[in-house]
Amino acid sequence: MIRSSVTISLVPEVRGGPFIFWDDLAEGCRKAAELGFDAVEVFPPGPQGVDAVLLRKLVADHKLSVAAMGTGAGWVKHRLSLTSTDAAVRGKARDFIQAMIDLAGSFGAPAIIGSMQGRYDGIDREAALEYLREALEHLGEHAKQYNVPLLYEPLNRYETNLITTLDAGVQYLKSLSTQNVKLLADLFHMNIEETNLAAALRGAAGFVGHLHFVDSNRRPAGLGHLDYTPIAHALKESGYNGFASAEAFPWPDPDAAALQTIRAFWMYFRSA
Ligand code: LER
Ligand code: MN
Repeated sequence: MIRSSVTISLVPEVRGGPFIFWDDLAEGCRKAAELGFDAVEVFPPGPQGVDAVLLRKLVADHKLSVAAMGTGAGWVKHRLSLTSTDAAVRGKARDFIQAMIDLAGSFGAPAIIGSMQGRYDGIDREAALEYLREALEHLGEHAKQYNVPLLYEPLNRYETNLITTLDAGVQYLKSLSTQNVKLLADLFHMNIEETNLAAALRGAAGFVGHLHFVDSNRRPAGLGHLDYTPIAHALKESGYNGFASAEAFPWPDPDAAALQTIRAFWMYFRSA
């Protein structure tokens, strides 16, 4: 069964970005539970940037799961990238993500590689994909001890020049030795890059480990022009049983965005 999740950002530098709740873990968890979300997706400043004891208590008290944790603060705050031409930067990026896998793993949650994949510049695409491959092989295997996958997110062309579609992601994952990396399908990025979102999801059946549930304009689901009926059918029929996690602008405000999302979730994933 597909479960609902909502994002909480703890990173002031990404203010204005696509996260529903902000800054306050306790308040975000309380509101998520009040609206009936199954889980929260946390975007922390780093492996030491979240009070793990507090988060453990909050999710237990509110009967929430942690759906995933983002690693993008490594890029936003420290300019780390897995495909940097500087080996020292690549090494730090890998260490940052490994520590994030340990933190997320202690909550039974996967870590997400989105912005940390970077974009190639000054080297050719093949060389960059080779750097990324080395990192995914190592980090994917590292995540195994927590019984969670590592999530790799194709991004739109304005955010990466590596892998921008689910199909390219599937081909890339098939070329890895590790079987423990799954794709994160973000409907906002897919709206820019895919020809047909439902067909892309069907084509990636078995490879999708997480969903960013958001509309075409990155507003909450239902406030843009995506047609969710075929998308939800494609996910259900391909056996997807992960989270639909709201990574969207807090538009018009966080509370209304969360309410809009949970209503859309029920409409498309729980009825019909
Ligand atoms: C992260 O999940 C994402 O979607 C990227 O656009 C980085 O912000
Ligand atoms: Mn995303």
